[in-house]
Amino acid sequence: MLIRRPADLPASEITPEGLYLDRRAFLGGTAAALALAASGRPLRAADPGGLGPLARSPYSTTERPNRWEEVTGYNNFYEFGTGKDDPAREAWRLKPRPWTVRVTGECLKPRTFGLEELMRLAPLEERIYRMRCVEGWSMVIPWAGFPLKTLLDRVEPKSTARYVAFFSLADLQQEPGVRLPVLDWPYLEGLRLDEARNPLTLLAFGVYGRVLPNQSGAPLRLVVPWKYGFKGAKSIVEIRLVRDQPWTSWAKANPNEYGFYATVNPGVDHPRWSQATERRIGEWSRRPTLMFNGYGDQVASMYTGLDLRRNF
Ligand SMILES: Nc1nc2c(c(=O)[nH]1)N[C@H]1C(S)=C(S)[C@@H](COP(=O)(O)O)O[C@H]1N2
Ligand SMILES: [Mo]
Repeated sequence: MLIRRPADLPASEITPEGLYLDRRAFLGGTAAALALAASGRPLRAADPGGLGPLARSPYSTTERPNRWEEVTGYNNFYEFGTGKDDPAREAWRLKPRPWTVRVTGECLKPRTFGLEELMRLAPLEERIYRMRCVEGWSMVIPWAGFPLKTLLDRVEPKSTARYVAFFSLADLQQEPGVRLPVLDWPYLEGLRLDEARNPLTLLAFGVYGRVLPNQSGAPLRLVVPWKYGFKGAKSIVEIRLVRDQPWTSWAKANPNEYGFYATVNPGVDHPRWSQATERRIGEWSRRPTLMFNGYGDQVASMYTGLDLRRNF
């Protein structure tokens, strides 16, 4: 498989995940620098791709993250084609800087945020999450970001806001896949407001301690670890607080296969295949899929009274 890396990230700059894992133990202040020095790798003052020290999160899994090549070489990002290696090959066309995000709709203080300002709203945390795609594969990914709630609080949602809609970039100049009518563009995702405010819901700007490579959804994307991967809208340009449940791109494409909730539930089969097991990328045998992807302690209470078989 040919994996082209983002133009601003030469191969020599990529941290092998083994070294990364060692380094992670030291993250924080000068200890990170010491760890780097001890590893024999030069510490570059001007490393444009690095995010610097990241706060550690109690929400991280202790499972071993997938390799960088897996995380950035096996992607779903239909704006660049429907093949798993299309995004890695084509996403160099995306220009993630400069970038702005409009936060609009049912809120008292709607406004547009520049990317740099947005990234400074809160300290960036590392969150190592299990991710499960509706297609039956999974990965463990070390994201970097902060809870979406931080941003939502800034614009002060009105009591009329019940859902949040996320709009991805749709620009034919940068995204050749938008030519194809495989989805209703722009890519649209949605969450209920309480789901959007859940502490697990992450606005991610990085992965593996670096800014997101384009194919991962640069410069910012959503990460919702108890839901199927498609909830994680990439390259977001607008976040809109709304009264009614958004009619999301996947639900529009096929309402029988992709419900709004998209909660990981091994008891509800996809119409064309079982969801009872998953294949962790890099492994051969399948493993059982966990209810809420294993995050039930943090999220199950949001769904009491909601039939997740009917509301899949
Ligand atoms: N804009 C946009 N966001 C998207 C998609 C997409 O096609 N376009 N695919 C979704 C799907 S189906 C999955 S599984 C995840 C994949 O994220 P990853 O490639 O970073 O693993 O992104 C989601 N977000
Ligand atoms: Mo997916």
